[in-house]
Amino acid sequence: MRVIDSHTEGEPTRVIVDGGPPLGAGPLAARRQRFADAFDRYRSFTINEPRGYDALVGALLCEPQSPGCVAGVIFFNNVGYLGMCGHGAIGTAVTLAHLGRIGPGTHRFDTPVGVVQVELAAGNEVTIENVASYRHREAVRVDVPGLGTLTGDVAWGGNWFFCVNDAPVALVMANVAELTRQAEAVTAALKAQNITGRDGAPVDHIEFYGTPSRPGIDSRNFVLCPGGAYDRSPCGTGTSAKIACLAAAGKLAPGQPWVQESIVGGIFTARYRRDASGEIIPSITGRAYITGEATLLRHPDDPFGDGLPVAGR
Ligand code: PYC
Repeated sequence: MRVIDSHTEGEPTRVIVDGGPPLGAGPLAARRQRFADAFDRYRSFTINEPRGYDALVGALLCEPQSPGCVAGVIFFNNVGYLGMCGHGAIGTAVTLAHLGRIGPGTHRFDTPVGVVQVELAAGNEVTIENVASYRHREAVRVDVPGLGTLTGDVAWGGNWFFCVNDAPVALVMANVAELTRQAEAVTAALKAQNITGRDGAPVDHIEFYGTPSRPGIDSRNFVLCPGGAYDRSPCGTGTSAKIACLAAAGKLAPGQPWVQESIVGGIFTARYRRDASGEIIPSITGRAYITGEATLLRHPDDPFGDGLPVAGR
């Protein structure tokens, strides 16, 4: 399998450019399901130890189905599959540029949750226009053992998020283990209290917000992903969910920039427009850099050839 690695504002992406699972044709959502049902070992082979690590997000390039798209992309991580992935789409755009498959300008990716536009600019900067995003439930109270009652919004930005305005502890790297433990407790409490996204979808990403590190930045965040890793970037789908909540609360106007910082200091600048039906269409700007090109190998006798299981899952 041939892969190209990059990072987007600190968060890694591994794009499979050759040797991925044979998923056939059809809608991207159906192909993602086929990936999960019949070829999941490709996911753990690519992402999990010994070839990868928990923070890595995979992107499988495939033929698009929607007209006008340059590529189809299915995102996955150490434990499963994502709807969309903002940092991953930015990393994929820079990877395709590295391969000479796209140049500066506007392109479209087909994903399992809809078409995403990417605009490749100079200096490794990419702006994605994400799928329509929305606040699903406002000011939901959840009782979290050990933390008390937390209030947050349930929002969609291409994945489901629980957005908590006041982080339980300061958003500094020294607190990552504690923030991870707390966010895991929130995920468990949401599940136990049957707090879901639309149609009962699990809310599997937790976002805590806090004070930014310097003037000119609107907010700092910590985002816990479903496999237990935190997002080193400000999370493209999470930032989309955040600005959908701000828009719904009348706190951010169309076109107004929102500068979101991650716990490691990565920056996304977000804005939104309303489409003809009034839906919120976020755009997210960030930078990605290629970090490696590799051929991943599997020895037929390797007892751990398909990757290790993820601890605690
Ligand atoms: O940037 O949307 C994102 C993302 C989701 C999970 C990790 N990053």
